[in-house]
Amino acid sequence: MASSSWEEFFAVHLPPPDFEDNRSLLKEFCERHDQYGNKIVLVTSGGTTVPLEHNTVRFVDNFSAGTRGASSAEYFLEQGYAVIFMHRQKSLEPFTRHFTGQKLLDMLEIQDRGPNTTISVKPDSVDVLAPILLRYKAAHAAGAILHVSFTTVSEYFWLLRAACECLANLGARAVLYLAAAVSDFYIPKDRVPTHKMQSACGAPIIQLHLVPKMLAPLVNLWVPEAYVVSFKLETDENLLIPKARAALEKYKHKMVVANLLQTRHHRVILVSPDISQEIVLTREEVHAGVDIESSIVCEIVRLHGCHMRLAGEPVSPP
Ligand code: PAZ
Repeated sequence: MASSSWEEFFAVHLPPPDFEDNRSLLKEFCERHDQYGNKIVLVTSGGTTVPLEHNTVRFVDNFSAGTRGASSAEYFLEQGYAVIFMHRQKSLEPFTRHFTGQKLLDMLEIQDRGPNTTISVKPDSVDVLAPILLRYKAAHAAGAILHVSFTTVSEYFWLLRAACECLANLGARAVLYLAAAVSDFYIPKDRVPTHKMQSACGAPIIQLHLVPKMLAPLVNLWVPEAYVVSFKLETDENLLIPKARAALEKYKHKMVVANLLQTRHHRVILVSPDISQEIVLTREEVHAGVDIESSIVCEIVRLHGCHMRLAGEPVSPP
């Protein structure tokens, strides 16, 4: 399988149509928070697609729902970070993730009185909705969260690089929390047909190419002073820690959060150059709806504090 360099990837794949708008939003957000000496975390979330046609009817997708990213963004806000939430369009988002499906409508009641119709929250739902709504309103009123979205792997890379370019000025105050499930394979632009593939032409033979590893330029060139956390997903336990360690060795970033597909919402291992630390939720915690991201983020915030101290940055309490 052929692989191209990251420079080649950006040369061949043009930026998405809304790229300049997103770049301006990222720039404004980073400059505003930099001015106040705030910490910013870039949380990437959800899976990327690989289109099989330019006028895309079909695409290769990824399982990720964005649970990890959406939930982590809330805990970073709670810890006083400004959050760039870079997510797959239509994947889970902070705060609204609590009300998927019919949940929100089920919490409301309606008095149908024609033009004087009123809608209110059912008394027994106020305790559920109020704390989340308060945190949502506070985060938005403070301008503490910016949402930018991607769909394809190429859109993801353009946004990732733009976000890094804006975060570079923050030096050690920036955290990259790369939880998105990014495709390892893609079809180069010039091999993708323009129109919908036709079954009359027979079964298509699709050759996937290796996506260039963006972690290398990200760590070395784009945000060399930032605290970079990548994620490693495997399905085979035997590969998990060796591959997480190999990634740390290769890219020299700060941490790999290792998880298995089957157990990812109640067990992770935080692998850093010196230690491995397992976080496991008990059965009771899972039943009580505890988010494992609360503990992951807590530990990363602690280690990021050490990183900032080493870099000579003042560390403000959350
Ligand atoms: O989005 P989700 O909560 O369903 O899953 C989270 C995850 C498994 C995508 C994330 O924890 C992760 O491991 N991301 C990196 C995946 C990768 O190895 O590319």
